Amino acid sequence: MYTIKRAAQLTGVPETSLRAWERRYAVWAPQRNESGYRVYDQESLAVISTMRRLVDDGWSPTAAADALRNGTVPPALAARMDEESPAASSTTLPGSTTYTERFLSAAAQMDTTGIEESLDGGFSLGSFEHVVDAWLFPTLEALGDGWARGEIDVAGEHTASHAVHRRLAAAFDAAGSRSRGPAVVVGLPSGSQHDLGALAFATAIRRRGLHVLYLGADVPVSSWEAAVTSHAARAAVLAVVTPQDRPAATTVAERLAEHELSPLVCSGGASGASLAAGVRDLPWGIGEAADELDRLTDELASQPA
Ligand code: B12
Repeated sequence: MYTIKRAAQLTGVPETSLRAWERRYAVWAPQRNESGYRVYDQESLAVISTMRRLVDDGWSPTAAADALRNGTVPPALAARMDEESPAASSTTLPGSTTYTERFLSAAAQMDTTGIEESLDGGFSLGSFEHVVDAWLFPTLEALGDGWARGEIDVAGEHTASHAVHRRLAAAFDAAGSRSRGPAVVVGLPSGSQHDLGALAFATAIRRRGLHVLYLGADVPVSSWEAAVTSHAARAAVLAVVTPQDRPAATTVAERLAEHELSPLVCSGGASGASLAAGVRDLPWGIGEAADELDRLTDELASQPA
């Protein structure tokens, strides 16, 4: 079962739209957990994804809901969550629970050796992208929950997230700078500090041979413009992690849309969906998002500058 936040992430439908569609069309009905919060099963996620596909394809939500109720969805547009959902496809990595528990208890005790050892274990479980999506980020989510419940002190949370930052930065450097074509600028808008997802994404696209200018956290809008200008960037990727980051991210997207170089503007991260007109949403997972940007920049490269 998935929370509404996770359901929104997995289906690409923002939480507000999920609630509105439920109220208006009642095509699926989430269950409630003991605390009364909405929870979604795999079947509901498939229905929501199909509705999103239909709407993306130009159907009105009313027509999409009717087609779902009447079973008249064109097969090509019906979503199959077993193929689409990262939660379903990224099976739990063997051994991952042990490393997660180790990481969390080491963070609670501010035990740097334990944190490093658990990261060694976690990163040994698979490819960079798979580990990040299937182990590291779910583990960081658990770290945030532990902090929010008061089980892990801010000092432990900072110690642990800094250790993760160092790992990701090392992976970014190790990916080398084999540049292919024009630059892609990656960063966060002004006021946003959560840059681990952006750094992992920048690493993943660097691993695919793209030329990356990584700006990191808290970048003012004028500096986004300066970065695009100085590198003649063809694409800019904004990481938007919390709802509070959206206004500043929207401002960056709008300003870049007016930039003389007309870079492709994309957004990713838990609060990045449907940021502004013309902004491309990247998929949820770091690996899939990197593949998508790779494809989009290939398309751009085949067009005249
Ligand atoms: C580490 C951390 C910090 C660190 C950040 C260090 C750093 N360099 O990033 C520090 C200590 C600085 C921090 C600060 C704060 N934090 Co904080 N933080 C976290 C924590 C534990 C992990 C964040 C993280 O990196 N998660 C991993 C992400 C990347 O995983 P994900 O969201 O599942 O992302 C998936 C996809 O979206 C994709 N993805 C992610 N990013 C990107 C980017 C691109 C481009 C693409 C394509 C894909 C992509 O990858 C993942 C799939 O594998 C989270 C807990 C959590 N639930 O995430 C809290 C959390 C995000 N923080 C929170 C809060 C409240 C804060 C503070 C306000 C605390 C405070 N009072 O100061 C400040 C805000 C700072 C700011 N102005 O931005 C809340 C946010 C609540 C909300 N509003 O939604 C959380 C959820 C904790 C909680 N449970 O309450 N935080």
